[in-house]
Amino acid sequence: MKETNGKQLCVLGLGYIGLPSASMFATHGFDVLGVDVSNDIVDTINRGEIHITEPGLATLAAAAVKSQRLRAALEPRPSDVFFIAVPTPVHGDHGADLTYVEQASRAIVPHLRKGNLVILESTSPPGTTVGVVQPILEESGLKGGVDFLLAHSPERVLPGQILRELIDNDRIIGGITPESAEEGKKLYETFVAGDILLTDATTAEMAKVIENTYRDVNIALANELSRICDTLGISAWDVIELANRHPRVNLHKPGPGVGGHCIAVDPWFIVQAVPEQSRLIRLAREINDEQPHYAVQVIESAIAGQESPKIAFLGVAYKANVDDTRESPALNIIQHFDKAGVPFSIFDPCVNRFQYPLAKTKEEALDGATCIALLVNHNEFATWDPAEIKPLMKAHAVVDTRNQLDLAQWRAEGFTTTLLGGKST
Ligand code: SAJ
Repeated sequence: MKETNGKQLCVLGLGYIGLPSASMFATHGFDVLGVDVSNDIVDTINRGEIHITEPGLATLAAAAVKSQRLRAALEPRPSDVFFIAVPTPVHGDHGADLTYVEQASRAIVPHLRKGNLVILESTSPPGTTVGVVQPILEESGLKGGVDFLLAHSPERVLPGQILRELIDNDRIIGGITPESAEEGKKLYETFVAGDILLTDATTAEMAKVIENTYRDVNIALANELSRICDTLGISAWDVIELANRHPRVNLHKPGPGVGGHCIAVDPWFIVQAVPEQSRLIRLAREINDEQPHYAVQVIESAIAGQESPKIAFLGVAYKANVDDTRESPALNIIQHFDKAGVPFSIFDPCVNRFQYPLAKTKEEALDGATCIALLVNHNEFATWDPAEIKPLMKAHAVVDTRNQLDLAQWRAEGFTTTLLGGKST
């Protein structure tokens, strides 16, 4: 472990990024205060427990709290370094909502001292560090880049693999001055094994949002391909597998839409900044936002001939093997059938709370169902045996929007199968 000089850190925002980062710094010898506006979250962490599900995090956070190097509170304190790791959602009109970033910056102002370093980790529209955070911090009377240092170091970790990626991923640090970036590097290199790449703050912000935009545009291409192949009566999944054998092609996967709080959000930060030049980015967003509606059409065709359809939806998380349902396309799909008055049940082995009631067991969810609609490729669903499922259901249709099930096996048991972007049988 590198020398940490007993530095005091303050992490504002104890969510999916702030809590793992705070725990990581604490277990690497820093004295960390985690700050959150929620009493419940503060109490939970101070008990040595956590409020989110992420592999390995409960153990790491508990160890950090036990060692007394991590403590949570509602207010910041004077520290050597402040991290801002709060959400940056979008408004209904797709503009970035920087309220939490502004509030966190304001909360730091009374505690800011000469020589401090402030790092914005929240994904932000290009220009936020220099144009929003710096002016607020300067309300302290101190000057950015002279009296205090300021940098943007975007989080890039994948939910479900956060702890490993916090260590292994390369990390970008964009300073408002070169010294700001250099000081940030000294901090992160205590646990980051990947390369640490230094740049300016606005370039770092753009690098982060274009990473997620790259993925969004590629998923839009895959979703468009799924509709094209359905129209042509061929399988997009076969096409993708074959095309990806080319050494320079990496087609993404179609699905019921793009969820989560990052990929469906960040591209709008670019569109907002330079709308007239962001045509492809905007179109990809629109294609992905339409995809839940396309999934609805695929499910509707599967139940079209059924007398009294009842759908069992499998999976409401925004992606496989996580408990997070934010921006999940499953919600739009289920809301459609709710409005249409089609009876349904919902089962998700990873999720405890959702906008609609969840069945506790798969037996409860499948009881009397006529059609399974798999919306998320949780590992568990691939282990289901259609021979065991069949007697629980009243009729036997299955729609797979993720290419997760071995549909030949389901067909062999007498199910009518539909694969989004595949061939119906
Ligand atoms: N999805 C598809 N097809 C694909 C890949 C994903 O439909 O081929 C869907 C998923 O089902 C999900 C959504 O896209 O609904 C997003 O999932 P994801 O796994 O692509 O990404 P996130 O949102 O979990 O995490 C992303 C990651 N960014 C990149 O891979 C470039 C992560 O590294 C970032 O840290 C994170 O966004 C973030 O916080 O910005």
